[in-house]
Amino acid sequence: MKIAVVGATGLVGEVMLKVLAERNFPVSELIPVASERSIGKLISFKGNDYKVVGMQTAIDMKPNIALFSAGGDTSLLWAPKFAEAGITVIDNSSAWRMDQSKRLVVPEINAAQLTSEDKIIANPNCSTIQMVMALAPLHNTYKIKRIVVSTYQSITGTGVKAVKQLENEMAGIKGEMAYPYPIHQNAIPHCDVFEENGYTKEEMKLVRETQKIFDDRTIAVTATAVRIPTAGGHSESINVEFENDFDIVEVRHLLNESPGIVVQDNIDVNTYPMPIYANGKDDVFVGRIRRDSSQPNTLNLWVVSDNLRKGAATNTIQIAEYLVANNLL
Ligand code: A2P
Ligand code: 11C
Repeated sequence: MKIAVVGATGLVGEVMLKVLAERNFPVSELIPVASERSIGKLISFKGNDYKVVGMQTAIDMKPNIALFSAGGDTSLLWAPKFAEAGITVIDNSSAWRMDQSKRLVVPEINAAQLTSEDKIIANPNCSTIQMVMALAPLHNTYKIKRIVVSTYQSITGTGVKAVKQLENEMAGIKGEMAYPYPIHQNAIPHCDVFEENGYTKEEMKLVRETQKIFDDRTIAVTATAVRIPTAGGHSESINVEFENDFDIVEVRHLLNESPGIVVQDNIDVNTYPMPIYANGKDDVFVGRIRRDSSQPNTLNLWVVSDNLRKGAATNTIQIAEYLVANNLL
C-alpha cells in the first residue's frame, strides 16, 4: 500500500507514523505531506527517510490511502481532490463528520457500514470516540436514553501550539498563546469555538457525533468540555441513563469483554483510569463504575483514553486496516 499522511509534521501525524509502524501496516511507500513551509523536510519511518511533499504532488503520486490530519479547512479543500483521483481519504478533522453522505466510523462499532464507494471517510472527534467506545456495549444491552458528560481534555488535542504554550508558562517564558488564558494551573471551560446556542463546538460534537455513530437521533446528550493542563489523554465523567435497568456485575462483564476496552476499577487499592496510565496506549480505560443512586437505570463512569491514539491516529489506522482486510479500496 502507498500511504500518504497529510499533516505528517503535526502532533497527530507523528503518532500516525508511529502507529502505522507499530501495527505493521503494509506500507510499501510512505508519502509524508504538510504545508508549503515543510516541503523537503525529512521524516523518518521504519529506518528510512522520506521527503515531505505538498498536496498536489501527493495526489500525483497516487497513494491508495491518504490519512488526513491537517485541520478542517485543508480537508474541505483537498479531500475531494484526492477522492476524485481515486484515493481513499480517512479524515481526522471535523470537516466531513456530519455530512450525510459520509460515514463516521469507530471500527469496533460501525465499520460494517463501509463500502468501496466510500472515498472520504470521517474519523470522529477524540472525546466522542472514547465515550462511544465505553457506551456501545451497554447501549446494545440496555439502550441509552440520556447522557450527561463532562470532559477534562488534554492540551495535545489543540496541537503543537498549545503544548508550546504550557511549556512556556511552566518555564516562565512569554510566548504565543493557543488559548485565551494561561493553561498552567488552570481549567478552561472552553474547547473549540462557541456556537450560537451557548455550547462550544466540542460540546456539540459529543451530541451530534454520538447520535450519528449510534444511528439514533433520540439519544439525548448534554456536554461540558473543559481544557486542563494534562498531556496523556482526555478524561470524561459520564452519567448515562438507560431505557432498561442493568446489573452492575453484568456492566463490568460487558465492558471487560469488549475489544479495545480495559476496566481499571478497584477502589480498595485506588485503581481507576488516569491520563498517566492511558498515555501511549491504544485502549479506552473505564473505571469508577457505579450506580447513580439519585435516579433509576442510571450509571456513572470515568473514562480515559490517549486522545492522539484511539481518539485520532489509531482509530484512523484501524479504519484503513478494515478497508484493506475487506478489499474495499
Ligand atoms: P506544517 O508543519 O507544515 O505546518 P498540529 O495540529 O499538530 O499543529 O499539526 C497540523 C499539521 O497540518 C501539520 O503537519 C501542518 O504542516 C499541516 N498543515 C497545516 N496547514 C496545512 C495546509 N494548508 N496544507 C497541508 N498541510 C497543512
Ligand atoms: C480537542 N477534540 O481536544 C479536540 C481536538 O474536531 O478533530 C480534535 C478536534 C477535532 O480540542
